[in-house]
Amino acid sequence: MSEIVTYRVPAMSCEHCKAAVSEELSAVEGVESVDVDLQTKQVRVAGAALDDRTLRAAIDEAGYEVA
Ligand SMILES: [Cu+2]
Repeated sequence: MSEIVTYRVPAMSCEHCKAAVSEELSAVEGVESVDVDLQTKQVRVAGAALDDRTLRAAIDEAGYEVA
């Protein structure tokens, strides 16, 4: 069963941020796709059996904070 989780990461401002966050999240188990909208500062993660804590840790690992 696929699910979608979204986070707001205000510090994302350019393609570099987008790539860094996407890369870390993509490496998380269960993640199928990551979409970053720099306009709304939203990260949309799609996948199966997603673990909120692990996803937040991945964003943190990329050097960004979830709002
Ligand atoms: Cu940036």
